[in-house]
Amino acid sequence: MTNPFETRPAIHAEARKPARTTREWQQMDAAHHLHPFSDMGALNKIGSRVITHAQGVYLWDSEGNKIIDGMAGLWCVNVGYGRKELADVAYKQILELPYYNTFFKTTHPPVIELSQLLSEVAPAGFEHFFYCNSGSEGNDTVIRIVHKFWAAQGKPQKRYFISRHNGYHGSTIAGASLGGMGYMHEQMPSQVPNIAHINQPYWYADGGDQTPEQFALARAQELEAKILEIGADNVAAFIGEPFQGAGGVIFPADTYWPEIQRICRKYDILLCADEVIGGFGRTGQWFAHQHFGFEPDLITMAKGLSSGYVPIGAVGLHRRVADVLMSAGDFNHGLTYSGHPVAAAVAVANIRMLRDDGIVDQVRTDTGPYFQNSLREALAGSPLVGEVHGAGLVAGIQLTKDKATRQRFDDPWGLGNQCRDHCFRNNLIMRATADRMLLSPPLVMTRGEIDELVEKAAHCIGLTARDLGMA
Ligand code: PXG
Repeated sequence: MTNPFETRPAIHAEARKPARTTREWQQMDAAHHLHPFSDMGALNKIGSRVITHAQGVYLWDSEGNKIIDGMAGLWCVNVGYGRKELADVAYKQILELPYYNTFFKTTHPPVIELSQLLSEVAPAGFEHFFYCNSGSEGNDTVIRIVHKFWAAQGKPQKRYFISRHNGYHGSTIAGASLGGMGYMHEQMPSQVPNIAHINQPYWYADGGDQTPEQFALARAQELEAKILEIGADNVAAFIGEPFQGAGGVIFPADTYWPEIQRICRKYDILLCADEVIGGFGRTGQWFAHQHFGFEPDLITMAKGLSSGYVPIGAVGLHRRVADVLMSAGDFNHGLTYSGHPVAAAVAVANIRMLRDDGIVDQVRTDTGPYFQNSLREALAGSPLVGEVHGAGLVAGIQLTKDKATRQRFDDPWGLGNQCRDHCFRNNLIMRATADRMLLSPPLVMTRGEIDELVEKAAHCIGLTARDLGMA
């Protein structure tokens, strides 16, 4: 595939003289803007980085720095930045029909086209889709659908969800209740009830002397123990990210998902795959559960669905679930912007690009394996790197004090932040989750750009090792 950006004029920082100085932006931002997941007191003392524009896999800040985006924004800009086709589609749709709702016996062409297209790229059996604006709302919707599904079959007492510690399912009250991030739960006195958590399949930290396969199997079997504890008649669904994204790009060993699926089927429990990060080509498959080879009943989608150009989320329902819902009367759930025409039109153009320009295929057959090999090769000699997990264009890099014993540093978050600070200074976006460094670049990244990304990531990890006196 040719690089889709080569044919376009490059946008240079000088071409877009910022209206204000960095200092002015920062002062206004500090005065009026509350950032998500931030300590505003601390942030306002140093000032935020101001990103002014982007093209392909690069961002520019208000100081004119060119930054390689190893995170595709926040795991979402799958087709890369600056896609004029998507801007044109949005522009046209805004003029034609900027908004109409999908309540009250009404629909519109963009949401119809999107549903048809999703049924083509989704796995067999997924033919129906419900729309929302984000991944969090998608998971709220999953809860609503699952409750309706069991109630319609005369089993309303089946209402427990089981999810995992260190899973991430969003930041609405329901999303965060499903999620297993302790630091979010601490600030959430009122959680959604009937949610239980089991341990995550994080072998590096918790695997002890077991092989990754033995450990993953044991962690999957915790689901069975939890179901028996709650009573299968009370358990509605299990939800998990095929690989944990925000939790550290943790890829469970091959034994994990088949066992989870076996247990769900045995006890008649719905299996929900949160594909907000894994969906739309991230692992080289359309959906990450296809990489692991399991078959969910519900799929949560967002992020790559529109490559982040406009907010949109969706829930895909397997026929097994859709058939029940379709003959169960009113489903009392919806959002003003469910199936928003502009978002839907952009999502259609985005999915066509991922499919028809061969972007997902390229990740599976070429750039994905190239990235995984290059990264492992570049980091093999680092005393600080314990393991690299990933597939396609997503990777988690485990930092360790001692490779032989898998010993972790006393302050994993401090360590990750230290490495991230080096990335910041070296114009690389690489995310830290405690002592795991994460990469999830745009899916259009070329081999040459991958070389640059890997080289910079290895350099910044090397600088961190040097700080620690390891290299
Ligand atoms: N599920 C998963 C698996 C996610 O990764 C959500 C749901 C929620 O989506 P919305 O669109 O409501 O944010 C997510 C979001 C991070 C980070 O720091 C990750 C996410 C969001 C914000 C930060 O890695 N993922």
